Amino acid sequence: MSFDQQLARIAELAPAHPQNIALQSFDPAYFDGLDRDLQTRLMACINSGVENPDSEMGCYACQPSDYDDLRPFFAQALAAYHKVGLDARHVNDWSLDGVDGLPESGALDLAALGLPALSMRVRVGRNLADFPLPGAMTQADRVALENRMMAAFNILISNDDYGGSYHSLTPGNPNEITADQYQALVNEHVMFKDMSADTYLLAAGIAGDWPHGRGCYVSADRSFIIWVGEEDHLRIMCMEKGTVLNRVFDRLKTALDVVATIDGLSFAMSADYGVVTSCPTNMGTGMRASVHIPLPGLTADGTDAQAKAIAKPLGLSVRGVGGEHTPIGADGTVDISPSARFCITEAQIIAALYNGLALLKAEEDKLA
Ligand code: ADP
Ligand code: DAR
Repeated sequence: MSFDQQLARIAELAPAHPQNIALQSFDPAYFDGLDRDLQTRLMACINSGVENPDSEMGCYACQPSDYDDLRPFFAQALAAYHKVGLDARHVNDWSLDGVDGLPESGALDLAALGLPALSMRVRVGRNLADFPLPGAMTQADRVALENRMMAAFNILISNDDYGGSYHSLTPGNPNEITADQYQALVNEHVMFKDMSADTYLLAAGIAGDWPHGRGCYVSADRSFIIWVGEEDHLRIMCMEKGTVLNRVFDRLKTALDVVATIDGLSFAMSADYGVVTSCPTNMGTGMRASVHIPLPGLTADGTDAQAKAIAKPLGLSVRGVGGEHTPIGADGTVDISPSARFCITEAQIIAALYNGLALLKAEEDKLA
């Protein structure tokens, strides 16, 4: 499709899809002023939102420098989604010191809220600075990135705190797993879903060459996981069942510090926007902190509609038990996480999860 045809399609779609931030942030006059290379890059970034007009964000960066090189567009998109100013600047900070609304002890203990042990997970997206982002990678790029990570995993394997094994989806990889082994890891919430089934990721190029260059590292105790080749080059996460959120939060920070020191792993960062991620929804921290919590009252009709209506004003997102775009559990279990990722610190996110759960539980208890 020529640029003129794409411009005509965007002009036709935008009025009918006001929720699609990419379509609303696209300025034809700005586009016309760009050189051919930047015009091509911008069209690549918004292709997912053009192909999927029902998108909410509708765009993904394809190069680590896209947020800076196409700033007028991405500043608009980030401002619209994260409800911040066009001149917003992000600061990263994992320290809970000075964060408002925390218990005096500093322990974010769900038991103090009257909640039982829940499955807790904190994940961050990271991208290696010397590769294109997943949307613009060739198959060779994807396999080269996986091979670099496999060398890094050899270092983690020898670390008592993170020792484990790498499971590859790449045909012919020495660590290649079978389809049944893959499905078992997905069911265990350790491995990510089949990306080629996601129309948004397919249109963004992020699901390209599936399943080449994809896999996951998991520690022997299943509490430390690194995805390779999903929506970002890496998704680094800690997960365990318990009540003290600090455990997964602090362990992830420690793990990140270990991973960041491994040769060849330099993460893409923006001076103004913090951690660079494929999707603008994850920019800044790349962090999603979640718990799986049964809400039988707020899901009494078998859907997440009421839970979402209550959670949204509390700054919380609701996902299904299989993650994004999946249904809630049969017992009403849902995935709850703070919506904010950008212009909020990592410490404020985990605190927002804790305080948000207190408010959400109060709403659920009214229906008990
Ligand atoms: P992401 O969290 O990386 O944005 P998803 O929302 O799709 O991606 O979740 C990815 C996987 O992680 C899914 O299998 C989901 O069930 C699992 N998951 C997310 N949060 C938790 C949690 N608190 N406990 C257990 N599994 C979780
Ligand atoms: N369907 C995409 C999802 C954006 C947020 N989720 C991510 N990045 N996994 C949209 O633009 O709505």
